[in-house]
Amino acid sequence: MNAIPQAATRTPSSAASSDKSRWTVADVEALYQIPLMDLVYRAQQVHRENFDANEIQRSTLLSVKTGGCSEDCGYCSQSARHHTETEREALMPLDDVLAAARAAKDKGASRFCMGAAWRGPKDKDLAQVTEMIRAVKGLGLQTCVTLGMLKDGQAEELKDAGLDYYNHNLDTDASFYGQVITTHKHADRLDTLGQVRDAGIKVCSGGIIGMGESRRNRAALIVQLANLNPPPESVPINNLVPIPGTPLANVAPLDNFEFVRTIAAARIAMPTSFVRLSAGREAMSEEFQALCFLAGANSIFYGEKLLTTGNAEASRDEALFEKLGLRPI
Ligand code: SAM
Ligand code: DTB
Ligand code: SF4
Repeated sequence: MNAIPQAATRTPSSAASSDKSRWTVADVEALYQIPLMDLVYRAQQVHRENFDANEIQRSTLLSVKTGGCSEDCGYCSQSARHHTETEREALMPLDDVLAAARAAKDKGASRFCMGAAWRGPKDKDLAQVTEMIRAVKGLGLQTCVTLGMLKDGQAEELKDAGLDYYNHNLDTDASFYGQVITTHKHADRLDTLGQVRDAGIKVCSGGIIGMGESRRNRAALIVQLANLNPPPESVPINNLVPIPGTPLANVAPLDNFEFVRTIAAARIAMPTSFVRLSAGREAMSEEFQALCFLAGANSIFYGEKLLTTGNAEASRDEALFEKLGLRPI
């Protein structure tokens, strides 16, 4: 039965199509306004047209260089400008990275993502990271790194090392960006994404919601991601993890259904991208996560830790997958 129910067909025609090449903020805001049952139904349809709805991709994160970052991102535990409990750690030795990657592979992750608290890598840092990429790839894992802004030539070095994905989030709408981050600009993020794409590396880019932004800001973030040409292969949607000592420590939490709507809108606007239910999952119930999967999320961060904060336990994820009949890919 493929018929779309009446309420879903009443979506403005401009927002109903899932194969649009350009989205407007009005299109995505219109998606947010659809009754939740219709929106999730529509997102699930788009999902099924492009993916096996019972399959989930799993990436494991490791912070290879922690804290002491020059940037002032208002959400981040690793900024040297905030007074958080995160302790600085130097770039991790290769053997430690490899041990963590082996453990992630043994637990069933398909991708290993290494994060560094830098504004961007210095050339000597990049040389060490490319060694890590070569070694992790040698284990048979897909590789991803998130190192901040890249300078000319650095994306090509990463590509030569065999890097599969570069994570660099737009994080929030261009018009809200300056309220959260002042040490670099939204346009700088786009520039790095262009360099990654030009080097032939797959793009992982998404954002954080629940930072006090408006629904219009959330819609605009999705539009900025969906209108990248091509859109990112991987789109992490992070729910803000409030960190004591950061400027965003006390922001009121986002309503769960608004989070689900954001996942559904991302799925509809980026039909062939993996949409990752990212930070914030530790605090989510099984039912909330299941609703996010129904709304089109098909990837998670897997393992006990994100970068500096906790994540849902792998054993709890295994049990949830079992209950939902979800298969890892
Ligand atoms: N320094 C690099 C950068 O900013 O691109 C890489 C590491 S940075 C920690 C990676 C991403 O983590 C950020 O872009 C942001 O989306 C996410 N993040 C950081 N702190 C977060 C928090 N408290 N809650 C949710 N997501 C967070
Ligand atoms: C992404 O979108 N989320 C991950 C990863 N990409 C690098 C990071 C989440 C960080 C959550 C807060 C922390 O653990 O410090
Ligand atoms: Fe630094 Fe990245 Fe944290 Fe911003 S999000 S403070 S750039 S580690």
